[in-house]
Amino acid sequence: MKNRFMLYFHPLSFYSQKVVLALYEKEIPFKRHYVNLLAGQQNEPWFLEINPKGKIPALKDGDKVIVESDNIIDYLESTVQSVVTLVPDESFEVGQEVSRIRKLLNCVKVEIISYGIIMHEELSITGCKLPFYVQKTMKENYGARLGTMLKLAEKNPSFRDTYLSKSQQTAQRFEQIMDIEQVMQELEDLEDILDEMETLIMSSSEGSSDYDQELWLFGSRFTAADISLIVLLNRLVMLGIDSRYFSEDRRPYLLKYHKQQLERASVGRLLKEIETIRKTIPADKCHCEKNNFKPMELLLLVILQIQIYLKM
Ligand SMILES: N[C@@H](CCC(=O)N[C@@H](CS)C(=O)NCC(=O)O)C(=O)O
Repeated sequence: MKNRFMLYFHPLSFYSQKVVLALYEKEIPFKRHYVNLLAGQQNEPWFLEINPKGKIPALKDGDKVIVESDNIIDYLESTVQSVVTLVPDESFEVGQEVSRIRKLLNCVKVEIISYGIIMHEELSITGCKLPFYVQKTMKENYGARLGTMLKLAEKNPSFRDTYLSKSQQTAQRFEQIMDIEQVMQELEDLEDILDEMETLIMSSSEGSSDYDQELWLFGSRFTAADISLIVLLNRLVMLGIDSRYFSEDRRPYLLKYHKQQLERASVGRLLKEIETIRKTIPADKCHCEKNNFKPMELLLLVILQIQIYLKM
């Protein structure tokens, strides 16, 4: 069991954090391979052999590769014996509800919100907590991604389709992220989702007579839906927008939930890992590409965007 799993991930990556928390909760040992997104390692041919979509996390179990954070969590649930159940059986009502909440939280456009805040700093209330050079690299890399993908497609023709499809996604996302109105709309849409979370936590606490008891989305039972919510709340804190969504006056149950999750051992381990990473990546190790397209790349950007519009 000790050497069974290899996780390709990065502690700062939102979707990786979900899987890491699940592994910690279930106390499943795993080998780690950090994929440095700032350096574009997710697009290197060796990683595309593992996940042709060029996304982390990816879990290797022997020769088998599992991708998509929720799929990985479900896979761990069904293949590893553990006393901890994160994904209750869907033949019970609680299992169906956990599944519904996981899907609902998956609808949050985390990439648009995160990059949107980094691109439009004025949307953050207390300021993004990511180190400045990380924000700077994220900003510059996003703008340069299209050019990078086109160069990679030329250099590694066997992955040409992957790079071209990623460059299409990038062009579309870039437009959304740069449009402050769209980013503000995503922030607004989050209000309804968090209202639902507040109601769930409130009803969870109404069913309990013990004030000090830990209460999660589904009572005292901690599930994969809590993992999805915890990672989201911590992302809001990192972006400096948490006070918009939860405080003593606004969604107090969510505030209590947020404080409680910080005390959880698995979360503590992950936050410590994030802190170590933040301290150890020196600025000069970050590979920054300037956002200056060559004329040919600009032309391709325009063509890709026209293709995207035509498909809509
Ligand atoms: N739906 C996927 C999303 C994975 C994802 O978007 N991962 C991000 C990091 S949080 C990534 O690898 N981005 C790199 C890229 O798109 O080039 C999941 O749940 O695992």
